[in-house]
Amino acid sequence: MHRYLSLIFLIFSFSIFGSQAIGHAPIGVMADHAHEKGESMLSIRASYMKMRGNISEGNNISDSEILTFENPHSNSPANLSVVPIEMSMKMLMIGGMYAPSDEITLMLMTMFMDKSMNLNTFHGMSRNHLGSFNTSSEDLSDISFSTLINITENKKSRWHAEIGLRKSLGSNSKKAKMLTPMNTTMTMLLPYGMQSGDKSTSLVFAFTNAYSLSDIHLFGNQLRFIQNISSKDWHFGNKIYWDSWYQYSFNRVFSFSSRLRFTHQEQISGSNILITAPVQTSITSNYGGFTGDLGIGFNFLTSIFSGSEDRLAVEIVKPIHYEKNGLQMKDEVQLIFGFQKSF
Ligand SMILES: [Cu+2]
Repeated sequence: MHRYLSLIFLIFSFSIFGSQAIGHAPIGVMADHAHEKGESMLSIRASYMKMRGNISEGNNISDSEILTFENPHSNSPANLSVVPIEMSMKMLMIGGMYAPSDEITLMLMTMFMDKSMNLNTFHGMSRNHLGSFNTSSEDLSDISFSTLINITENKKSRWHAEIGLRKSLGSNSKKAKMLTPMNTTMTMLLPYGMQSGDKSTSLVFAFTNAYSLSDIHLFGNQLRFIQNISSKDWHFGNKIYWDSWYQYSFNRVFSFSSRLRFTHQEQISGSNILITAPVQTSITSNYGGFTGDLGIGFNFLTSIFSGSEDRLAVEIVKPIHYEKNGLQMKDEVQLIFGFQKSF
């Protein structure tokens, strides 16, 4: 009898934030939830992102127009002569969470990144198309350690803060063979965006709120800052994200999400004088800007491994607004898959 009573108590004690598909945010949101005392969690996220074509000040731009841009590194060639065609980024994020108390959850996360870019080369003088080539880099990208602090939690709403440190571990000096505007092959330092890291250290600050309108409708918001505190010669710009999401619960084990993400990032700070390929990505002002993305996703609870239920999630993210600085590649789509397990 006692066993049945405690089982009934357990079922009714699941708030909307408990063991439900809707209890975690869309998978593209980081550090969206805390844990109860003694609980730990393992998470794996795999993401694929593709960019294709180029935009200048928010408008599509053709290769021939890009070839009229000045090459700031040298006057031979006087203009940009290498043009990105497409780029893909594969990311693997492995994270662990552990709550030493109900108020504090610790989080450790590492990221592996694999970048690949196809480019066209044009002759420095005649501007004839000479051919295309590929560059790639893959490495452990960064590691971060955060503390999540519960601020308030009741049946309808919960707030938590995150404070963390992120260290970039990936190489910032990878080289690759490129086809030059003189129609020769040369090994050069990869442009900033193709490096696996910038060797910098950043502070991470975030505030997250989840608000359940009813048992089946949930709104979430997160504001997240990534602020550089130390770097070598150069570092990627400070970043602010604002995520705002709505989730609908079909049932306990299956939920839908839609998410808006606004990102603001500063230009690259500092430079490496050896990054001089006549391509837009070698220019530090062609980084950062303001973008808006829309994500659609699903969360599932299922039993693959023994123990607590396994969480699976998927999200597809498409850009809806670009105000990228200068001349940059155009985002096409990002796919994110996630697996999470609590112990
Ligand atoms: Cu967790």
